[in-house]
Amino acid sequence: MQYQFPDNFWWGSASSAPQTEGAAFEDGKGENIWDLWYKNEPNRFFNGVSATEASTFYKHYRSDIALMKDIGHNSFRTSISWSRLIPTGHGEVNPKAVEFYNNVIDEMVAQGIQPFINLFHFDMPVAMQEIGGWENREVVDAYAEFAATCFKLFGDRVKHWFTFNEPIVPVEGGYLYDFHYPNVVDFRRAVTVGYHTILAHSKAVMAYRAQQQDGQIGIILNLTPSYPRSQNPADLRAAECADLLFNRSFLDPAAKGEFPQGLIEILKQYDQMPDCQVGDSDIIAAGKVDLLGVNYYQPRRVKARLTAVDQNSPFMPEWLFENYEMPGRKMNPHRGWEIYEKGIYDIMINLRDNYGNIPCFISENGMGVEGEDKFLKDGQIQDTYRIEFIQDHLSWLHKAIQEGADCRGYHLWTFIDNWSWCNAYKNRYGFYSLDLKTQTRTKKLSGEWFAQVSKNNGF
Ligand code: BGP
Repeated sequence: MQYQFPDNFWWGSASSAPQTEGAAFEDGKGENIWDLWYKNEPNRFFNGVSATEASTFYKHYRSDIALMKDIGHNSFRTSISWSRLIPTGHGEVNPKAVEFYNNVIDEMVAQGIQPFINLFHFDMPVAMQEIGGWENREVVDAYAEFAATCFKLFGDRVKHWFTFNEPIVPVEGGYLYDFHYPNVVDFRRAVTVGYHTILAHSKAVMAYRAQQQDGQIGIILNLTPSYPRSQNPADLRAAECADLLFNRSFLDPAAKGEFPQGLIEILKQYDQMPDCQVGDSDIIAAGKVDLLGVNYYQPRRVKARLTAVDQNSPFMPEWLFENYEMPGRKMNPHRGWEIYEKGIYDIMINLRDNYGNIPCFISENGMGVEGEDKFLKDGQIQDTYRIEFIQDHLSWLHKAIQEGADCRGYHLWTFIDNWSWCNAYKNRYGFYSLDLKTQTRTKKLSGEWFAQVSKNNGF
């Protein structure tokens, strides 16, 4: 074997409640912003497909967990839907939801699959959004209570908790770039949303520690390295700004308990500081995590702006840099994202050298393919491109581990092809393909291959 991974390495995949469960209006679940937005604007979703049924995990969790086991999962990440557990966001707990999540967790444990549970995957309850969502500090407290409730209910069996998945994404999608509800374009409000998300994260971490359980609590961040076009100081500064805004805005508070000075300077310079209250910095300092999940799909390449900014346009991150298309870059032609395997190594080395070698794992990595049916042969998706993609990333990850990075596992996005926000079922990522009409799951070639990797703890 060429690449042997450390003992007890986590092999598995990741998903989330809103993207898999379906049963969006069943058994007392409250609405989340995706249910609401779909009602208002179904045209914003690829082929008009909603998450109402998604991939029916709510119904089929037991057989799905058997499929996980079949391809060698020793761990799996999903999330608890806030609006299923507490339909109005705070107050009454829904007993049907408690029963469902108990069943899922018990079944995973019984099958030898460690449950990694995340508490927020873009799915704000409507009742909370109606009072301002993350712009309102009351929502921060309601979230912390929801988190504490989850720890109490399920913490005896769940030993790996995550407060948020990719918390920068609702900031970008909902408040800057119009790809999540509530479709606001307003940098200052975006900053407030991000700031309150960090407070919510820290309060959840505090709630976990107050319960003195014996597990770990972390956060999952999409760390997208920012590569400058050149070593020209203007390009370097552009990359630094992108890194501060999109990576370090969450990484520094989560790993070091404070915001980077450079980010504060940018916000002050452009008059975009959020409303900070006395005591906030202590809360943020208490939010340092035990474990960091790293999602990595593609790099970000930037250059200094070539043109002057229109001062009448709303302030945007792109006032500070422009995206750069590197000639000769390798593309995933089926998704339109660059593939840069070494990025995974660069992230690990950055965490080793600049973040105290914080314990981490790859919590998402994967290759989306539109129209994947074209690779169907004899009833199976022959996704050799995905196997190659995973291998190439794992070999760079292996090198980082050899060089001392504290990486403890690899989860693919995703288990069974699932619903993905506005892209719905456009890009397929799973180890299993999903027939949307019949809900049949079929193992792809990559699923077979992964079972071997997990069994051999390497390849
Ligand atoms: C990640 C999210 C996932 C998932 C994935 C695929 O950033 O955490 O929730 O949706 O992206 O995205 P897409 O289907 O748009 O290619």
